[in-house]
Order: sequence, then structure tokens, then C-alpha cells
Amino acid sequence: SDAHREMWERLNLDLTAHDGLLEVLGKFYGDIYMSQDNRLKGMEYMDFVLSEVHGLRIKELQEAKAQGRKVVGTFCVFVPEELTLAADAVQVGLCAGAEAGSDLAEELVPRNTCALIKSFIGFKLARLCPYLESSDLVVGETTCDGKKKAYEAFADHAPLYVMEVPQTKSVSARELWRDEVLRYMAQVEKLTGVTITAERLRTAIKTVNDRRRALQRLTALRSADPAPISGRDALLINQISFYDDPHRFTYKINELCDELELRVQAGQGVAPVGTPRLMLSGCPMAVPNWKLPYVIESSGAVIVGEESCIGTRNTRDLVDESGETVAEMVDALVDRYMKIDCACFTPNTDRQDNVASMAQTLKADGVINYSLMFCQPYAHEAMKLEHFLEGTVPTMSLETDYSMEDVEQLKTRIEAFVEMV
Ligand code: BJ8
Repeated sequence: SDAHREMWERLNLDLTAHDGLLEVLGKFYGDIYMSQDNRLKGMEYMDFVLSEVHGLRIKELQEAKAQGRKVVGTFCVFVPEELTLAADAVQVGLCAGAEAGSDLAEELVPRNTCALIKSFIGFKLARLCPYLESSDLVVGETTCDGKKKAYEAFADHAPLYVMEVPQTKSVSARELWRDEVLRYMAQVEKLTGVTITAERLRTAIKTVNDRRRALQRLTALRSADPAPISGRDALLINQISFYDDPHRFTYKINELCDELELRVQAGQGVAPVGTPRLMLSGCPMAVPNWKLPYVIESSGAVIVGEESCIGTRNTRDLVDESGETVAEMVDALVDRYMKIDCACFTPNTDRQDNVASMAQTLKADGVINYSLMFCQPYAHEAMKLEHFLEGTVPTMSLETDYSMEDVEQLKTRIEAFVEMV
């Protein structure tokens, strides 16, 4: 609409390139999502949110800003959203899953950089992301080398703040992380002018836990056979969880889970009983990175879980809600975030156990390790996981990026794997 265009213009987007992006996105979504059978009624909300991803949600953010609220953009699940919300700011995920502005990105970061990093830089330099342009603060983090060096370059282009994420789970690493959580708390208080009180923090912890609980409910329902929801739809839900209003989103997911429960009771699903059930494990799939799930689900399999930051790695652990003082609640946050089993940690053996138990709970017939090309941490762990899972569940590892050039090749490999499981 004209109002949307005016808003995009005010945000200094490149309108022509942005029109092109939305057109491609709409077509891609139609092919991958609207072609599915037996979709849940509850997915209509997701279709709507996605169709308005650069429209209504951005308008809401602009309205929040007009009321004096701040917007914080993030690239990693280590940024404690509870503190952002407790300071009355809005948090949105910025990591990007489409190839855009890669020529420009390659002027800022080396060619051999993973597609996720190149994408968020490309989106910025090509002026295509209204979330980035709405952000008052952009929070980076010292996770993989690719990201932490990219943020140095990115700091010239965005109001960047970097959290130091430790590399191990030692006692001193936890101390470092606690300091970093407190430093972020001071930063977000400075940004908003809001002091984080115990009451505000308690409410925020509850809000984020409620969203996690709703997504845990979804994860659990996916253990049913036949699979009651497609992997594509479940991934979309997880992707949308990063930028939708948390209260509205949680309500909608619980509603969708009610519908899923009825389906499971009636023995209905999106694919016949006996369809090979696969689990994805590895790098996050940022919106609109739907390529691999689409290829997998067009190869005679159904995806029943995502062990990923856009998936269970972000929803598995809750923050303890029994803290009464700000200090106790901060400690609870520190403990919960230290449980994240990102491949940037060394060693990271918890992840192996988590993948194995998830495969078992979800009754997965196979695990696909997914690494983005040039992602060292997840490529290394894919090798470890293959060994670890040997004899329990068939595993294969794939490396890919956002381009469509390897779709046929992926399909061939996945079909062979599906035959075998
Ligand atoms: S907690 S997984 S969201 S860092 S794909 S940029 S690792 S080279 S995304 Fe992540 Fe936080 Fe960890 Fe999760 Fe680097 Fe690999 Fe690229 Fe990656």
C-alpha cells in the first residue's frame, strides 16, 4: 500500500530493489508453502504475518518508537531478550536467510564467509531490511570468528554493541558471561532510560518463558506418527518467533497446538504413517531460508524437529522463575543462557547428548546435519555427531548456502538417504 511505501521511504530503503525482493519472496513462499496439503488452520496467521513481514509488523515497530520505545536488533540467541523487554524495548532477530546484496557484502567481509553473515551485511548495504533500519541498537556477539570479525566492519554502518560470549562452560567463563549480562543490562537501561526493577524483570522472564513453553508444546506434539505438521511450517513458526509480538505470538501458537492435539488424537497428519521421519541439526535457518526443508519434504520424507537456534536450541531451556531480587533473576538468566549448546563452545559434548535424545523422543529415522558453507564450528561438529550417532540413528551431513544452484544435487543425495533410513 501507499502507506507502506511511505514508511519504507522514511526508513531509507532502496524502494526498487525492495520491490524486487518482496516479489521474489512472495513467489518463493507461494511455491514452498501454499503448495502443501492438509495444512493447519492455525497456519493462516503465519501466512498473514509473513505476507506483512515488511509491512504491518514494521508499522507496529514505528508506532512503538513514536511512543518512545526502543528497538533492539540481534543476530544470536545469546542476547537475553528478558532484559530487553524489562527495559520496555522491543527485540527483533535480524539474521537473514536470503541472498541479497552479496556483491556489496564482499566489499566488507571475505568471500569465504558464511551466507548468514553475508546476508545481514548485504541487506544493510543494499538498504533492504526495514528491521535493521528500525533498530536503535544492534547487538552482536563474539561467537564464531566470522561473526565477530564481521561486526568490526559492520560497526561503521549500524549502532552496534557487542556482547562477549565465552568459549567454554568453565566456572570463570560463567563469571565472564555474568559480567556481560550485567553490562548489557546497563546498556539497555541507558538506551531506554528505564530502570530494570524486580517486577519488570519477573514479568519479562515470564513472557519469554511462556513463548518457550508454547514452542515446547509444539515440539512435543511432533513426536506423533503420522507427523501432524510439516517441517516447513514448524520452521516458519520458529522463524516468526523472532520478530512477532511475544504475547500475540504465544497466544497464536497455543491455539495452533490445540488444533494439533485434535489432529494427533484423530490420527491425522500431513504425510502417511510410515513416511520417513528426519530431523535437522546444525546451523540456524533464518527467514526466508526454506530451501533444505523444501527439498527434504519433496523427497518423500517429513521433518519432525530442528536442533538449531531457530528451533529447539532456543526453546529447550526455561529461565528459573523462583528468583525474587534482580540479582537472583540475573543469575537465573546467566545459568539458562550458559546451557545453550552452540558449536562455538569447546568442548560442546552436551549438544551430542541433546541431539541423540531429541532423535529418540521425536522417533526420528534419520538425522541430517546441516552446515552453511564456510561455517567451521558446525562443519566440525557434524563430523563428531556422525561418529557419536553411529549405530543409533542414520546420519548424513550436508553443506550448502542460500543459492538455488545445488537443489538438484541435494535432492539426489537426500533421496538416496531417505531410501536407506
Ligand atoms: S548461539 S548457532 S545464533 S552463534 S552459520 S554465523 S556459526 S559461520 S549462527 Fe549462531 Fe548464536 Fe551459536 Fe546460535 Fe558463524 Fe556458522 Fe555462520 Fe553461524
